[in-house]
Order: sequence, then structure tokens, then C-alpha cells
Amino acid sequence: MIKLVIFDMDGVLTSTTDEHFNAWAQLFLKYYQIKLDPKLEVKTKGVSRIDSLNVLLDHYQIVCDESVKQELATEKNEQYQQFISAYDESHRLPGIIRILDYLKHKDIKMALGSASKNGPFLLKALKIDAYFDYVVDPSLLKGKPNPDIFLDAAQHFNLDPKECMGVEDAVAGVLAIKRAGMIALGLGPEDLSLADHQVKTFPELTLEKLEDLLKGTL
Ligand code: B16
Ligand code: MG
Repeated sequence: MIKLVIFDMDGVLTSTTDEHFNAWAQLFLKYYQIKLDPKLEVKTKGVSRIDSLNVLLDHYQIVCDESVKQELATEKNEQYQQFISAYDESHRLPGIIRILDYLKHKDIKMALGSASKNGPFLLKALKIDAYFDYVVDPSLLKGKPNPDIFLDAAQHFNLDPKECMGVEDAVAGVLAIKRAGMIALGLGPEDLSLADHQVKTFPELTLEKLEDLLKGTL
């Protein structure tokens, strides 16, 4: 039986995909006069800030030293934080409260397992922070697709990975959940064939299906 559900943030609880990518786009236009190819967005999904920057720099074969990368990442984050500064409960993805309430009612612990260092701000802005028993700090952990973010949450509650389920919208995230040895619920339009079950949106997930996932009988 699942005792802990670990939620990703971007693409699961809210959508900050455009805000992340537009902040990168502004930066690349300003410093490199490059208009980012929108197809690159998927390669930065669920990937840490610095790893996302490396994906973009590598794609355009731009070489720069670590201190410049840090400055670029900081400026991107400042722009991103401006974009999300007005986020509130209207920015919740549809159907999340029904799922969070159901898990709470079943006494199942909930954790945030986001690659984003802005996760705690967004939980508060969306007014769902009270549901969460633990927020993984991704700063010192290896990013997705490594399993570390998900394993950290299991360890916090002294649980076996088999007692945990992760919810993810990105390929890197689903890979991280499966590498952690957990049940993976995929969400959204990406092809997440490694997930144990996938729905496009939370309203599509019936409570019967959720119950099967929690009991491991799917
Ligand atoms: P930050 P998730 C990820 O969120 C985003 O999908 C990804 O685009 C971003 O680079 C990463 O968070 C880091 O975010 O710059 O705010 O620390 O899907 O893991 O919730
Ligand atoms: Mg995500």
C-alpha cells in the first residue's frame, strides 16, 4: 500500500513551462541574439536550472566558463520570478484539490519533489502548502533523471520506495521515479510510456484508478 505520494510542481500542480522558457528566451536574445527554438523546451522540462542552461548552450555550441553560467542562471531566475510573482490559486492545474483532499482523507503523506528551487514559493502562492508534509530541497541533490529527489522524500519518512508513488509530467521525472523503484503516475501530453499509468489531466483520473495505484492492483 502506498503511504507517500511525491508530486512534481511544473506540469503537475501548476504550469510554469512558458514562464521558464520565456525567461531563457529573453536571456539568449539579450546576450547571444539567438531566438530559441521552441522545440528545445521539452529538453529543459523537469531538468534543474543549471542543467537546462547547459542543454541550451550545448545546442547552440556556446562555450562559457562556470562563473558566466552562474550569472546567466541567476538572471534567468530573476526574470522567471517576475513572471510568477502574481501566481495565485487560479493558477492551480485543474482537479488537483480533489486528489489532494482524497489523499489527505486516506492519511497518505504528501511531499513536493520538484527540481525547482521556487517550489516553496509556488506552494504558498497556489495556497496548497498546508497539504504538504515535506518539501524536498533540490539544491544539494543530483537532478532528474537521477532518482535522488524522490529517494530523499522516501528517506525523510523512513519508507521503502515500494511504499511511494511519484507524479510527473516530464520524461526525465518519470525516469527518476522508476529508477527510485517507485510507482509512477504520468500526467500531461508527453509520451510517458515508462509510467505505470498516465492521464492527460487530473480530472481524467478516476478515484477507482487512483485507489488501484495506491493498492498496487493496477
Ligand atoms: P528553478 P519541476 C522544473 O520544475 C522545470 O520543469 C524546469 O524547466 C526548471 O528548469 C526546473 O524546475 C528548475 O527550476 O529554476 O525554479 O529552480 O517540473 O521539477 O517542478
Ligand atoms: Mg514537471
